[in-house]
Amino acid sequence: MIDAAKLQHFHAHGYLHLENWLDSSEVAAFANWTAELEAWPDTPGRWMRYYEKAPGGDSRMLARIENFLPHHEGIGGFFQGARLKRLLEAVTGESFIVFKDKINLKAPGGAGFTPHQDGPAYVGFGAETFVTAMLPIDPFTVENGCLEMARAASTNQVLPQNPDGTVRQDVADSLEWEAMLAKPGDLILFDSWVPHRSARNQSSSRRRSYYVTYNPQAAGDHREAYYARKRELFPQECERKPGVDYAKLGAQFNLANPFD
Ligand SMILES: O=C(O)CCC(=O)C(=O)O
Repeated sequence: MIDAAKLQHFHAHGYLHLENWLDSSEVAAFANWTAELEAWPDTPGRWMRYYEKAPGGDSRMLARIENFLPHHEGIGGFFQGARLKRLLEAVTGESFIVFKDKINLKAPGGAGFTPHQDGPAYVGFGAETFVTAMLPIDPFTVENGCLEMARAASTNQVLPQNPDGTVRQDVADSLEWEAMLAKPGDLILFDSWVPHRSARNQSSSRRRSYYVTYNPQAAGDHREAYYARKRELFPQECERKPGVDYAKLGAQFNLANPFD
């Protein structure tokens, strides 16, 4: 299921890139499923849709959908299915369950993500270690703001941070960054310590990608508690109460994100 070099890369850098992990029929299914997901309307109490300002600031663009696994059989079946779980177990030696699920849509002009580790955004839910499976729907390029990973920097600790929880610029500047030029059908796994970032999408097409995060089964199932808390502190727009400063209240849930 996984060769020794990939495994060694994960243990040295905190991430690995598996090319062509899906076959062409699975890639086609994911393209259709993603179009279905994107067409879902803003609806209180179910999936969660987040927006960002379009460049220029006059309109808004759909930037992210979260909490869709319970609502989509195909996508839910894949990310909660035996094949992915076997892979996670082969890589980590442990059994994992889903902690959270999101897709970033990165429309043309969509903002980048400042350097960060994911771990600080997941503190307080009862698990310590996390692994994220990233599955691109569109090819990742430097122009469209592909994910970039810091090499040899996943050291099981929080790096020096800015007040907003992102990695301090001088620390980020000292790291060696690798552009992840993944394509549909590939799968990237990364742990919650590896610093990562991405640039603005300067292309004329979208750059969509799933990010589904898992925690060890032994640490318990925290998915519902995570989304209950996120819905309270950083809800999607259609659930917001007037006069609440969600940027402040929900800062942990919007770490390094460009969303409103
Ligand atoms: O999709 C991207 O460009 C980066 C995503 C990311 O780092 C995040 O969602 O935490």
